[in-house]
Amino acid sequence: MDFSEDAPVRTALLLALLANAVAVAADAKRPNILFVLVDDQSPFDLKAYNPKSTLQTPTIDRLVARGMTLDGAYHMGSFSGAVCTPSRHMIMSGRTVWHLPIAPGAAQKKLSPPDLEKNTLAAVFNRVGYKTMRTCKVSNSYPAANKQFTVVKDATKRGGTDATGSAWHGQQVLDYLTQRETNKDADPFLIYFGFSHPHDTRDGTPELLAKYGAVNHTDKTTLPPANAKAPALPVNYLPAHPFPHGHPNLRDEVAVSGVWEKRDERTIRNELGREFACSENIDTQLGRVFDKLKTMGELDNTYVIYTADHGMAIGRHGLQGKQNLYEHTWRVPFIVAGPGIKAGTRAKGNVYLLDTLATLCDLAGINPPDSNEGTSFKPVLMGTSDTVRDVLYGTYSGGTKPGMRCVKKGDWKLIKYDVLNGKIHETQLFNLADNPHEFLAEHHDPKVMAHSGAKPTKGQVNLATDPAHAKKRAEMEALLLAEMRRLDDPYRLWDQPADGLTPPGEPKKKK
Ligand SMILES: [Ca+2]
Repeated sequence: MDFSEDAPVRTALLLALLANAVAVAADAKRPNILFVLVDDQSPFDLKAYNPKSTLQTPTIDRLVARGMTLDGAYHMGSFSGAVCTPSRHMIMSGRTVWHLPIAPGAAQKKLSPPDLEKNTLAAVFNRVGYKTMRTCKVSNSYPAANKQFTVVKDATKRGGTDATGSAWHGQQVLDYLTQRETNKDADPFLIYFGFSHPHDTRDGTPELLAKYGAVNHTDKTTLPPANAKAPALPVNYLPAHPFPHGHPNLRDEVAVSGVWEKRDERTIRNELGREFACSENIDTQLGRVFDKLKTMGELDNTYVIYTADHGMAIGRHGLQGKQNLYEHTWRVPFIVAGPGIKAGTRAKGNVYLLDTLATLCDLAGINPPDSNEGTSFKPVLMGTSDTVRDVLYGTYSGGTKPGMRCVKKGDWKLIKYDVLNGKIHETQLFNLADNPHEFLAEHHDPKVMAHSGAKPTKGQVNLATDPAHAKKRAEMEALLLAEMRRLDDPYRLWDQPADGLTPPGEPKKKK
């Protein structure tokens, strides 16, 4: 036998065997994923983003210590007052906001592929052998994508007891993990660990409400009691927004139980106390699940992601809801720990929630579906890159059209308001390095400062009409228009070219 001729064949065989062995070994170590999504939480509630916050979250603090915190994580926006709904569609599908199946005009213009749910988070992970489970609230979500999970334990739980509140969601995950132990299930898991809180109604447990000096206030005719233990007003608190936000009678601004249209100090501090009580309860539930994973020996091989579907105002800028594009509401908390992520690190990121699908696929070593438009930020998590993009775009057009738009690049951010049928045309320009809380002239009012304790410096104002920044404003205006065109935004603002568009729901204009 002539071995010299056989050698390449044997080498090839050996290499194939080796590759197979490596694949099997990699397969055996496929990471688990625990995706935690809370409902309505400003990053500035958390100590990780606001060291002055009095909210205590020991479990999240430990997650921060063993993983990476992203300072630039955003949701792309909403065309509906129910901001949750597009946000959750983006998370599940990796589609940009105007390319969602539910986006106004998207179906007619075929901007969204058919049967998208078959390429959403759980469906993608089911196909590669992951076990998928979810618990979350029910409404304002993406039902077709939620159904793809093999185990679904959804219910809306916003009460102040274990059976009616966040502990219920925690218990569903614990029960699922126990079942895995019983079944000796060795397949990797993807668990979507969603909560119904701190979304209103913010009925906390009696112990936590007492801790944060709050009550479940239900009487619209009275104010909640003043309590020194209640969280301080947010630094950018205002008693009213300086101009109409453009969504008349918006539920979140006028009808949330405990707040209604009130923006006085007692009401806002009480509501923040309720929010904190609900957020600490969530933290407790995370602790229970992390402990269980540790006991099972699974924690070190699990990517834990902590985020929210969008931020929240609660008194910031005189607003109460989630229908604005200030940083407290446009941004979300985003903390990740898991294999290969250096402990206690931070990065800018500049990520959108819609990048989640691509990133989780990348972390699991699988290809994202063709319908995905998000960008994996695994390089950021692994410390080889600080950001995945330079420019970020946001929209809120759930009220009068076209609504609000914003764009951010570097430290600069532009927000525009074109609402109430042309009655409101406003532009704001901020340098977020100089003015991170987006202070306006109204924040300089001594009466406001006496409540908020803020001491804004002279330059911490809206710079849009400052001639010294005219060039920067023009640059940001051009950038916003470019993003609106790139992302198929179906609207244009009053001072932008019409681009021949017929906005959704309007009769086609004659040529
Ligand atoms: Ca929400």
